[in-house]
Amino acid sequence: MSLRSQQPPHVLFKGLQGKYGQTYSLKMGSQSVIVVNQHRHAREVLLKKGKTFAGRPRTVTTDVLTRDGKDIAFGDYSATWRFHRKIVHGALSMFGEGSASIEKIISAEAQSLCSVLSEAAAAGLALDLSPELTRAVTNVICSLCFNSSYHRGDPEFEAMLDYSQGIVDTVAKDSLVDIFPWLQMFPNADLCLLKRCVSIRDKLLQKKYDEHKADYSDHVQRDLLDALLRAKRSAENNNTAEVSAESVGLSEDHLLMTVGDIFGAGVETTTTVLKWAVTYLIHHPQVQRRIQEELDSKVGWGRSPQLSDRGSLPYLEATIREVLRIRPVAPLLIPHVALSDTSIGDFTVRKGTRVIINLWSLHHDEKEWKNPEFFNPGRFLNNEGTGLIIPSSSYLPFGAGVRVCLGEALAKMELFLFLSWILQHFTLSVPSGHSLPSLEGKFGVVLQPARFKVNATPRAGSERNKC
Ligand code: HEM
Ligand code: PLO
Repeated sequence: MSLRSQQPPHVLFKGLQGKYGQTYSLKMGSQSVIVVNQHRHAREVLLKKGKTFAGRPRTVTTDVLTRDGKDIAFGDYSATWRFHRKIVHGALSMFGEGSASIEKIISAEAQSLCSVLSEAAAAGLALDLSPELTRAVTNVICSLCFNSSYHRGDPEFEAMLDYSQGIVDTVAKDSLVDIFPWLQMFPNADLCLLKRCVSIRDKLLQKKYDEHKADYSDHVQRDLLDALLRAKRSAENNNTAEVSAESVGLSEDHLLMTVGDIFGAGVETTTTVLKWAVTYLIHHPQVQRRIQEELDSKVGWGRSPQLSDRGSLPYLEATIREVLRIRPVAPLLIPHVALSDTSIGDFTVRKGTRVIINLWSLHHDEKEWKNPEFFNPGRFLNNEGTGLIIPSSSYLPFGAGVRVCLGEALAKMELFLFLSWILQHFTLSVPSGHSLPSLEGKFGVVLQPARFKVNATPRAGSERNKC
Protein backbone atom coordinates (compact mmCIF):
# COMPACT_ATOMS: atom_id res chain seq x y z
CA MET A 1 0.00 0.00 0.00
CA SER A 2 1.25 3.46 -0.75
CA LEU A 3 -0.51 6.27 1.04
CA ARG A 4 -0.04 9.73 -0.37
CA SER A 5 -0.88 12.36 2.15
CA GLN A 6 0.83 15.39 3.58
CA GLN A 7 -0.57 14.67 7.02
CA PRO A 8 1.90 13.52 9.65
CA PRO A 9 1.81 9.73 10.16
CA HIS A 10 0.07 9.74 13.57
CA VAL A 11 -2.79 11.88 12.20
CA LEU A 12 -3.10 9.82 9.03
CA PHE A 13 -3.08 6.54 11.01
CA LYS A 14 -5.85 7.92 13.22
CA GLY A 15 -7.90 8.91 10.18
CA LEU A 16 -7.55 5.45 8.60
CA GLN A 17 -9.55 3.92 11.44
CA GLY A 18 -12.73 5.07 9.70
CA LYS A 19 -11.89 2.81 6.76
CA TYR A 20 -10.07 -0.13 8.38
CA GLY A 21 -11.18 -0.22 12.03
CA GLN A 22 -9.26 0.65 15.18
CA THR A 23 -6.57 -2.00 14.71
CA TYR A 24 -5.39 -2.74 11.20
CA SER A 25 -2.46 -4.17 9.39
CA LEU A 26 -0.45 -2.63 6.55
CA LYS A 27 1.93 -4.36 4.23
CA MET A 28 5.12 -2.37 3.65
CA GLY A 29 7.13 -4.24 1.06
CA SER A 30 7.77 -7.61 2.68
CA GLN A 31 7.10 -6.17 6.14
CA SER A 32 3.81 -6.53 7.98
CA VAL A 33 2.95 -3.67 10.31
CA ILE A 34 0.04 -3.60 12.71
CA VAL A 35 -1.26 -0.20 13.76
CA VAL A 36 -3.09 -0.07 17.11
CA ASN A 37 -5.34 2.94 17.73
CA GLN A 38 -7.24 1.87 20.87
CA HIS A 39 -6.23 1.46 24.49
CA ARG A 40 -7.49 -2.11 24.99
CA HIS A 41 -5.22 -3.49 22.31
CA ALA A 42 -2.41 -1.11 23.30
CA ARG A 43 -2.55 -2.45 26.86
CA GLU A 44 -2.60 -6.02 25.59
CA VAL A 45 0.59 -5.35 23.59
CA LEU A 46 2.44 -3.32 26.22
CA LEU A 47 1.28 -4.90 29.47
CA LYS A 48 -0.48 -8.27 29.14
CA LYS A 49 1.88 -9.53 26.43
CA GLY A 50 4.66 -7.05 27.15
CA LYS A 51 7.50 -9.56 26.90
CA THR A 52 6.19 -11.07 23.65
CA PHE A 53 6.08 -7.61 22.08
CA ALA A 54 9.32 -6.29 23.62
CA GLY A 55 11.35 -6.52 20.39
CA ARG A 56 12.52 -3.54 18.32
CA PRO A 57 12.99 -3.44 14.56
CA ARG A 58 16.42 -2.80 13.09
CA THR A 59 16.51 0.12 10.70
CA VAL A 60 19.30 1.82 8.79
CA THR A 61 19.10 5.08 10.73
CA THR A 62 18.80 3.66 14.24
CA ASP A 63 21.71 1.33 13.44
CA VAL A 64 23.80 4.40 12.54
CA LEU A 65 22.80 6.12 15.78
CA THR A 66 23.32 3.13 18.08
CA ARG A 67 26.14 1.10 16.49
CA ASP A 68 23.69 -1.62 15.41
CA GLY A 69 21.33 -1.52 18.36
CA LYS A 70 23.84 -1.48 21.23
CA ASP A 71 21.64 0.92 23.21
CA ILE A 72 18.45 0.54 25.26
CA ALA A 73 15.71 2.34 23.33
CA PHE A 74 16.40 0.95 19.85
CA GLY A 75 18.16 -2.25 20.94
CA ASP A 76 16.31 -5.54 20.57
CA TYR A 77 15.13 -7.52 23.61
CA SER A 78 18.11 -9.43 25.03
CA ALA A 79 20.03 -10.20 28.22
CA THR A 80 22.32 -7.25 27.45
CA TRP A 81 19.34 -4.93 27.06
CA ARG A 82 17.91 -6.10 30.42
CA PHE A 83 21.26 -5.63 32.12
CA HIS A 84 21.70 -2.08 30.82
CA ARG A 85 18.16 -1.08 31.83
CA LYS A 86 18.91 -2.37 35.32
CA ILE A 87 22.16 -0.39 35.63
CA VAL A 88 20.48 2.82 34.41
CA HIS A 89 17.52 2.28 36.69
CA GLY A 90 19.84 1.83 39.66
CA ALA A 91 21.95 4.88 38.79
CA LEU A 92 18.88 7.11 38.25
CA SER A 93 17.24 6.04 41.50
CA MET A 94 20.46 6.80 43.32
CA PHE A 95 19.48 10.42 42.58
CA GLY A 96 15.80 9.46 42.75
CA GLU A 97 12.65 10.94 44.18
CA GLY A 98 12.97 11.81 47.84
CA SER A 99 16.72 12.15 47.57
CA ALA A 100 17.84 15.73 48.06
CA SER A 101 20.49 15.92 45.37
CA ILE A 102 18.34 15.67 42.25
CA GLU A 103 16.03 18.33 43.66
CA LYS A 104 19.02 20.55 44.33
CA ILE A 105 20.36 20.06 40.81
CA ILE A 106 17.01 20.91 39.18
CA SER A 107 16.37 23.86 41.50
CA ALA A 108 19.80 25.36 40.76
CA GLU A 109 19.00 25.18 37.04
CA ALA A 110 15.52 26.64 37.60
CA GLN A 111 17.11 29.53 39.46
CA SER A 112 19.58 30.23 36.70
CA LEU A 113 16.78 30.00 34.10
CA CYS A 114 14.72 32.54 36.06
CA SER A 115 17.73 34.90 36.20
CA VAL A 116 18.00 34.82 32.40
CA LEU A 117 14.27 35.60 32.14
CA SER A 118 14.69 38.49 34.62
CA GLU A 119 17.56 39.97 32.62
CA ALA A 120 15.56 39.76 29.38
CA ALA A 121 12.55 41.36 31.09
CA ALA A 122 14.69 44.17 32.52
CA ALA A 123 16.06 44.86 29.04
CA GLY A 124 12.52 44.78 27.61
CA LEU A 125 13.42 41.86 25.34
CA ALA A 126 11.18 39.08 24.07
CA LEU A 127 12.99 35.74 24.29
CA ASP A 128 13.05 32.48 22.37
CA LEU A 129 12.88 30.16 25.38
CA SER A 130 14.01 27.10 23.45
CA PRO A 131 17.80 27.34 24.03
CA GLU A 132 17.30 28.45 27.65
CA LEU A 133 14.96 25.56 28.48
CA THR A 134 17.26 23.15 26.64
CA ARG A 135 20.31 24.31 28.60
CA ALA A 136 18.48 23.96 31.93
CA VAL A 137 17.29 20.43 31.07
CA THR A 138 20.65 19.47 29.54
CA ASN A 139 22.49 20.50 32.68
CA VAL A 140 20.28 18.23 34.80
CA ILE A 141 20.94 15.16 32.66
CA CYS A 142 24.59 16.18 32.24
CA SER A 143 24.98 16.14 36.04
CA LEU A 144 23.38 12.69 36.22
CA CYS A 145 25.31 11.19 33.31
CA PHE A 146 28.67 12.98 33.43
CA ASN A 147 28.75 15.04 36.63
CA SER A 148 29.21 18.19 34.53
CA SER A 149 27.22 21.17 33.23
CA TYR A 150 27.30 23.95 30.61
CA HIS A 151 27.44 27.74 30.89
CA ARG A 152 25.56 30.05 28.52
CA GLY A 153 27.35 30.24 25.20
CA ASP A 154 29.58 27.20 25.89
CA PRO A 155 30.72 26.08 22.41
CA GLU A 156 30.29 22.38 23.33
CA PHE A 157 26.68 23.11 24.28
CA GLU A 158 26.05 25.01 21.04
CA ALA A 159 27.49 22.06 19.08
CA MET A 160 25.25 19.67 21.03
CA LEU A 161 22.13 21.71 20.21
CA ASP A 162 23.05 21.51 16.57
CA TYR A 163 23.87 17.82 16.23
CA SER A 164 20.92 16.76 18.38
CA GLN A 165 18.45 18.66 16.17
CA GLY A 166 20.05 17.01 13.14
CA ILE A 167 19.50 13.58 14.72
CA VAL A 168 15.90 14.34 15.74
CA ASP A 169 15.15 15.49 12.17
CA THR A 170 16.51 12.35 10.52
CA VAL A 171 16.59 9.30 12.79
CA ALA A 172 13.92 6.57 12.76
CA LYS A 173 12.11 8.08 9.77
CA ASP A 174 13.05 5.09 7.65
CA SER A 175 10.81 2.77 9.67
CA LEU A 176 7.95 4.61 7.94
CA VAL A 177 9.26 5.39 4.46
CA ASP A 178 7.49 2.48 2.79
CA ILE A 179 4.11 3.88 3.75
CA PHE A 180 5.10 7.53 3.62
CA PRO A 181 7.05 8.05 0.41
CA TRP A 182 7.38 11.80 1.00
CA LEU A 183 9.54 11.10 4.05
CA GLN A 184 12.02 9.73 1.57
CA MET A 185 12.27 13.01 -0.29
CA PHE A 186 16.03 13.42 0.30
CA PRO A 187 17.05 10.08 1.76
CA ASN A 188 20.74 10.42 0.97
CA ALA A 189 20.97 13.97 2.20
CA ASP A 190 19.16 12.86 5.37
CA LEU A 191 21.49 9.94 5.89
CA CYS A 192 24.55 12.14 5.35
CA LEU A 193 23.28 14.67 7.85
CA LEU A 194 22.56 11.90 10.35
CA LYS A 195 26.04 10.40 9.98
CA ARG A 196 27.68 13.79 10.37
CA CYS A 197 25.66 14.56 13.52
CA VAL A 198 26.23 11.10 15.01
CA SER A 199 29.97 11.41 14.49
CA ILE A 200 30.02 14.76 16.35
CA ARG A 201 27.95 13.22 19.16
CA ASP A 202 30.25 10.21 19.32
CA LYS A 203 33.33 12.42 19.74
CA LEU A 204 31.65 14.15 22.65
CA LEU A 205 30.65 10.82 24.25
CA GLN A 206 34.15 9.41 23.72
CA LYS A 207 35.71 12.45 25.40
CA LYS A 208 33.47 12.04 28.47
CA TYR A 209 34.23 8.32 28.52
CA ASP A 210 38.01 8.80 28.36
CA GLU A 211 37.94 11.47 31.09
CA HIS A 212 35.88 9.21 33.35
CA LYS A 213 38.11 6.22 32.73
CA ALA A 214 41.18 8.28 33.58
CA ASP A 215 39.97 9.30 37.06
CA TYR A 216 37.68 6.37 37.85
CA SER A 217 37.69 5.03 41.42
CA ASP A 218 35.90 1.97 42.80
CA HIS A 219 35.07 3.95 45.93
CA VAL A 220 33.03 6.83 44.50
CA GLN A 221 30.17 6.72 42.02
CA ARG A 222 29.72 10.24 40.69
CA ASP A 223 27.24 9.56 37.89
CA LEU A 224 25.73 7.09 35.41
CA LEU A 225 28.96 6.72 33.47
CA ASP A 226 30.77 5.67 36.67
CA ALA A 227 28.00 3.11 37.35
CA LEU A 228 28.50 1.66 33.86
CA LEU A 229 32.29 1.63 34.24
CA ARG A 230 31.94 -0.13 37.58
CA ALA A 231 29.80 -2.88 36.00
CA LYS A 232 32.40 -3.25 33.24
CA ARG A 233 35.29 -3.47 35.72
CA SER A 234 33.49 -6.00 37.83
CA ALA A 235 32.75 -8.17 34.77
CA GLU A 236 36.40 -7.88 33.73
CA ASN A 237 37.59 -8.95 37.18
CA ASN A 238 35.36 -12.02 37.06
CA ASN A 239 36.49 -12.68 33.53
CA THR A 240 36.64 -16.34 32.53
CA ALA A 241 37.34 -17.92 29.17
CA GLU A 242 33.61 -18.12 28.34
CA VAL A 243 32.35 -14.92 29.97
CA SER A 244 34.10 -11.70 29.01
CA ALA A 245 32.93 -8.13 29.56
CA GLU A 246 32.32 -7.96 25.81
CA SER A 247 30.13 -11.03 25.74
CA VAL A 248 27.81 -9.82 28.53
CA GLY A 249 27.30 -6.58 26.64
CA LEU A 250 29.73 -4.37 28.50
CA SER A 251 31.93 -3.43 25.58
CA GLU A 252 32.97 0.22 25.23
CA ASP A 253 30.41 0.56 22.41
CA HIS A 254 27.58 -0.64 24.65
CA LEU A 255 28.53 1.76 27.44
CA LEU A 256 28.79 4.70 25.06
CA MET A 257 25.46 3.92 23.39
CA THR A 258 23.59 3.50 26.67
CA VAL A 259 24.83 6.76 28.11
CA GLY A 260 24.17 8.40 24.70
CA ASP A 261 20.56 7.20 24.88
CA ILE A 262 19.96 8.55 28.34
CA PHE A 263 21.66 11.85 27.52
CA GLY A 264 19.69 12.20 24.25
CA ALA A 265 16.38 11.16 25.76
CA GLY A 266 17.05 13.27 28.84
CA VAL A 267 17.50 16.41 26.72
CA GLU A 268 15.01 16.12 23.87
CA THR A 269 11.92 14.79 25.64
CA THR A 270 11.65 17.03 28.70
CA THR A 271 12.65 20.14 26.72
CA THR A 272 9.95 19.38 24.17
CA VAL A 273 7.27 19.04 26.87
CA LEU A 274 8.35 22.32 28.50
CA LYS A 275 8.10 24.06 25.13
CA TRP A 276 4.61 22.63 24.58
CA ALA A 277 3.63 23.69 28.10
CA VAL A 278 4.76 27.27 27.41
CA THR A 279 2.91 27.21 24.07
CA TYR A 280 -0.37 26.15 25.70
CA LEU A 281 0.05 28.51 28.67
CA ILE A 282 0.36 31.42 26.24
CA HIS A 283 -2.78 30.30 24.45
CA HIS A 284 -4.64 29.90 27.77
CA PRO A 285 -3.81 32.81 30.12
CA GLN A 286 -6.64 31.73 32.44
CA VAL A 287 -4.81 28.42 33.06
CA GLN A 288 -1.65 30.35 33.88
CA ARG A 289 -3.58 32.57 36.31
CA ARG A 290 -5.08 29.59 38.08
CA ILE A 291 -1.68 27.92 38.52
CA GLN A 292 -0.30 31.19 39.88
CA GLU A 293 -3.22 31.52 42.34
CA GLU A 294 -2.52 27.98 43.51
CA LEU A 295 1.20 28.78 43.88
CA ASP A 296 0.46 32.03 45.75
CA SER A 297 -1.83 30.32 48.24
CA LYS A 298 0.14 27.10 48.79
CA VAL A 299 3.76 28.24 48.41
CA GLY A 300 3.52 32.04 48.76
CA TRP A 301 6.38 34.43 48.08
CA GLY A 302 8.73 33.66 50.94
CA ARG A 303 10.29 30.57 49.42
CA SER A 304 10.66 28.61 46.19
CA PRO A 305 8.51 25.62 45.21
CA GLN A 306 9.84 22.19 46.25
CA LEU A 307 9.06 18.64 45.25
CA SER A 308 7.21 18.21 48.54
CA ASP A 309 4.67 20.80 47.25
CA ARG A 310 3.55 18.47 44.45
CA GLY A 311 0.66 17.09 46.49
CA SER A 312 -0.69 20.56 47.23
CA LEU A 313 -0.52 21.92 43.67
CA PRO A 314 -3.01 19.65 41.85
CA TYR A 315 -3.90 22.17 39.15
CA LEU A 316 -0.27 22.48 38.05
CA GLU A 317 0.03 18.67 38.01
CA ALA A 318 -3.22 18.44 36.02
CA THR A 319 -1.83 20.97 33.52
CA ILE A 320 1.32 18.87 33.05
CA ARG A 321 -0.82 15.77 32.48
CA GLU A 322 -2.96 17.61 29.94
CA VAL A 323 0.12 18.83 28.01
CA LEU A 324 1.40 15.23 27.88
CA ARG A 325 -2.01 14.09 26.62
CA ILE A 326 -2.67 16.68 23.96
CA ARG A 327 0.87 16.70 22.50
CA PRO A 328 2.51 13.34 23.31
CA VAL A 329 6.28 13.50 22.95
CA ALA A 330 6.41 10.22 21.02
CA PRO A 331 3.04 9.99 19.22
CA LEU A 332 3.85 6.52 17.79
CA LEU A 333 6.09 5.41 20.71
CA ILE A 334 9.05 3.45 19.28
CA PRO A 335 7.90 0.53 17.08
CA HIS A 336 7.57 -2.81 18.92
CA VAL A 337 8.20 -6.24 17.33
CA ALA A 338 6.55 -9.59 18.14
CA LEU A 339 9.23 -12.01 19.37
CA SER A 340 7.04 -15.08 18.75
CA ASP A 341 3.73 -16.00 17.05
CA THR A 342 0.96 -14.41 19.09
CA SER A 343 -2.26 -12.37 18.83
CA ILE A 344 -3.79 -8.98 19.53
CA GLY A 345 -7.53 -9.31 20.24
CA ASP A 346 -8.80 -11.49 17.40
CA PHE A 347 -5.82 -10.74 15.15
CA THR A 348 -3.22 -13.41 14.58
CA VAL A 349 0.27 -11.94 14.73
CA ARG A 350 3.31 -13.67 13.23
CA LYS A 351 6.74 -13.53 14.83
CA GLY A 352 8.69 -10.55 13.49
CA THR A 353 5.60 -8.38 12.85
CA ARG A 354 6.08 -4.72 13.74
CA VAL A 355 3.49 -3.09 15.97
CA ILE A 356 2.95 0.66 16.04
CA ILE A 357 1.00 1.93 19.03
CA ASN A 358 -0.63 5.15 17.92
CA LEU A 359 -0.59 7.10 21.19
CA TRP A 360 -1.99 10.08 19.31
CA SER A 361 -5.19 8.08 18.66
CA LEU A 362 -5.39 6.94 22.28
CA HIS A 363 -4.98 10.52 23.55
CA HIS A 364 -7.46 11.98 21.04
CA ASP A 365 -10.09 9.22 21.11
CA GLU A 366 -13.48 10.99 21.05
CA LYS A 367 -15.08 8.10 22.94
CA GLU A 368 -12.65 8.56 25.82
CA TRP A 369 -12.05 12.32 25.89
CA LYS A 370 -14.68 15.04 25.54
CA ASN A 371 -13.47 17.53 22.94
CA PRO A 372 -10.01 15.95 22.69
CA GLU A 373 -8.39 18.88 20.79
CA PHE A 374 -9.46 21.30 23.53
CA PHE A 375 -6.80 22.04 26.17
CA ASN A 376 -8.49 21.48 29.52
CA PRO A 377 -6.39 20.58 32.59
CA GLY A 378 -9.66 20.30 34.55
CA ARG A 379 -10.30 16.87 33.01
CA PHE A 380 -7.56 15.50 35.29
CA LEU A 381 -9.22 16.84 38.46
CA ASN A 382 -12.08 15.40 40.52
CA ASN A 383 -15.45 17.19 40.64
CA GLU A 384 -14.38 19.33 43.58
CA GLY A 385 -11.22 20.38 41.72
CA THR A 386 -9.11 19.31 44.68
CA GLY A 387 -7.72 15.89 43.73
CA LEU A 388 -5.98 14.43 40.69
CA ILE A 389 -7.57 11.71 38.59
CA ILE A 390 -6.80 9.83 35.38
CA PRO A 391 -10.24 9.94 33.75
CA SER A 392 -9.59 7.33 31.04
CA SER A 393 -7.47 4.22 30.49
CA SER A 394 -6.62 5.75 27.13
CA TYR A 395 -3.66 7.66 28.59
CA LEU A 396 -0.11 6.32 28.33
CA PRO A 397 2.30 9.26 27.83
CA PHE A 398 5.32 7.22 28.95
CA GLY A 399 4.25 3.91 27.39
CA ALA A 400 3.82 0.95 29.78
CA GLY A 401 5.20 -2.46 30.66
CA VAL A 402 8.59 -3.95 29.82
CA ARG A 403 9.56 -1.04 27.55
CA VAL A 404 8.12 1.73 29.71
CA CYS A 405 10.10 4.97 29.72
CA LEU A 406 13.13 4.83 32.03
CA GLY A 407 13.05 8.55 32.75
CA GLU A 408 9.42 9.01 33.83
CA ALA A 409 10.14 9.91 37.47
CA LEU A 410 12.98 12.26 36.53
CA ALA A 411 10.93 13.97 33.79
CA LYS A 412 8.00 14.54 36.16
CA MET A 413 10.25 16.13 38.79
CA GLU A 414 11.80 18.43 36.18
CA LEU A 415 8.46 19.46 34.66
CA PHE A 416 7.03 20.27 38.06
CA LEU A 417 10.00 22.26 39.35
CA PHE A 418 10.78 24.20 36.16
CA LEU A 419 7.15 25.19 35.57
CA SER A 420 6.45 26.09 39.19
CA TRP A 421 9.59 28.24 39.44
CA ILE A 422 8.83 30.04 36.17
CA LEU A 423 5.18 30.71 37.01
CA GLN A 424 5.91 31.81 40.57
CA HIS A 425 8.00 34.65 39.13
CA PHE A 426 6.68 35.40 35.64
CA THR A 427 3.61 35.66 33.47
CA LEU A 428 4.25 34.46 29.93
CA SER A 429 2.64 36.13 26.95
CA VAL A 430 3.04 36.66 23.26
CA PRO A 431 4.98 39.88 22.42
CA SER A 432 2.80 42.61 20.94
CA GLY A 433 2.63 42.39 17.17
CA HIS A 434 3.42 38.64 17.20
CA SER A 435 0.77 36.02 16.55
CA LEU A 436 0.10 33.15 18.93
CA PRO A 437 2.51 30.22 18.44
CA SER A 438 1.37 27.34 16.25
CA LEU A 439 -0.13 24.30 17.95
CA GLU A 440 0.85 22.07 15.07
CA GLY A 441 3.87 19.94 15.86
CA LYS A 442 6.72 18.93 13.59
CA PHE A 443 6.71 15.14 13.36
CA GLY A 444 10.00 13.33 13.97
CA VAL A 445 11.30 10.92 16.57
CA VAL A 446 9.77 13.49 18.94
CA LEU A 447 6.85 15.82 18.12
CA GLN A 448 8.34 19.31 18.42
CA PRO A 449 6.57 22.69 18.55
CA ALA A 450 7.67 25.50 16.26
CA ARG A 451 10.00 28.18 17.65
CA PHE A 452 8.48 31.39 18.96
CA LYS A 453 9.29 34.34 21.21
CA VAL A 454 7.70 35.14 24.54
CA ASN A 455 7.55 38.02 26.98
CA ALA A 456 8.25 36.92 30.53
CA THR A 457 6.77 39.69 32.68
CA PRO A 458 7.88 39.67 36.34
CA ARG A 459 4.89 39.30 38.63
CA ALA A 460 4.13 41.96 41.24
CA GLY A 461 5.62 40.55 44.44
CA SER A 462 8.36 38.52 42.78
CA GLU A 463 10.87 41.07 44.14
CA ARG A 464 10.29 39.57 47.59
CA ASN A 465 11.68 36.21 46.51
CA LYS A 466 14.20 37.34 43.93
CA CYS A 467 15.55 34.57 41.73
C1 HEM B 1 11.13 5.31 26.10
C2 HEM B 1 8.12 9.05 26.79
C3 HEM B 1 11.58 11.38 29.26
C4 HEM B 1 14.54 7.60 28.69
C5 HEM B 1 10.04 6.14 26.06
C6 HEM B 1 8.83 5.86 25.33
C7 HEM B 1 7.99 6.90 25.54
C8 HEM B 1 8.66 7.84 26.39
C9 HEM B 1 6.57 7.06 25.00
C10 HEM B 1 8.60 4.65 24.41
C11 HEM B 1 7.95 3.47 25.08
C12 HEM B 1 7.70 2.34 24.09
O1 HEM B 1 8.34 2.27 23.05
O2 HEM B 1 6.82 1.52 24.38
C13 HEM B 1 8.82 10.01 27.50
C14 HEM B 1 8.27 11.30 27.88
C15 HEM B 1 9.26 11.95 28.56
C16 HEM B 1 10.40 11.08 28.62
C17 HEM B 1 6.86 11.78 27.57
C18 HEM B 1 9.25 13.33 29.17
C19 HEM B 1 8.20 13.92 29.63
C20 HEM B 1 12.67 10.55 29.35
C21 HEM B 1 13.89 10.85 30.07
C22 HEM B 1 14.72 9.80 29.91
C23 HEM B 1 14.02 8.81 29.09
C24 HEM B 1 14.12 12.13 30.88
C25 HEM B 1 16.11 9.55 30.45
C26 HEM B 1 16.49 9.87 31.61
C27 HEM B 1 13.88 6.67 27.93
C28 HEM B 1 14.48 5.42 27.46
C29 HEM B 1 13.48 4.77 26.73
C30 HEM B 1 12.31 5.61 26.75
C31 HEM B 1 15.89 4.93 27.73
C32 HEM B 1 13.60 3.41 26.01
C33 HEM B 1 13.06 2.28 26.89
C34 HEM B 1 13.19 0.92 26.24
O3 HEM B 1 13.06 0.82 25.02
O4 HEM B 1 13.42 -0.05 26.97
N1 HEM B 1 9.92 7.35 26.70
N2 HEM B 1 10.10 9.92 27.94
N3 HEM B 1 12.78 9.30 28.78
N4 HEM B 1 12.57 6.75 27.49
FE1 HEM B 1 11.31 8.28 27.83
C1 PLO C 1 17.31 12.52 20.47
C2 PLO C 1 18.50 13.12 19.76
C3 PLO C 1 19.77 12.67 20.45
O1 PLO C 1 20.87 13.31 19.87
C4 PLO C 1 19.87 11.14 20.36
C5 PLO C 1 18.65 10.50 20.95
C6 PLO C 1 18.79 9.44 21.78
C7 PLO C 1 17.67 8.73 22.43
C8 PLO C 1 16.28 9.03 21.83
C9 PLO C 1 16.20 10.53 21.51
C10 PLO C 1 17.30 10.98 20.50
C11 PLO C 1 14.78 10.92 21.06
C12 PLO C 1 13.69 10.46 22.02
C13 PLO C 1 13.77 8.97 22.33
C14 PLO C 1 15.18 8.68 22.83
C15 PLO C 1 15.08 7.27 23.38
C16 PLO C 1 13.67 7.22 23.98
C17 PLO C 1 12.95 8.51 23.56
C18 PLO C 1 13.42 8.17 21.08
C19 PLO C 1 17.03 10.45 19.09
C20 PLO C 1 11.48 8.33 23.31
C21 PLO C 1 10.59 9.47 23.46
O2 PLO C 1 11.00 7.28 23.01
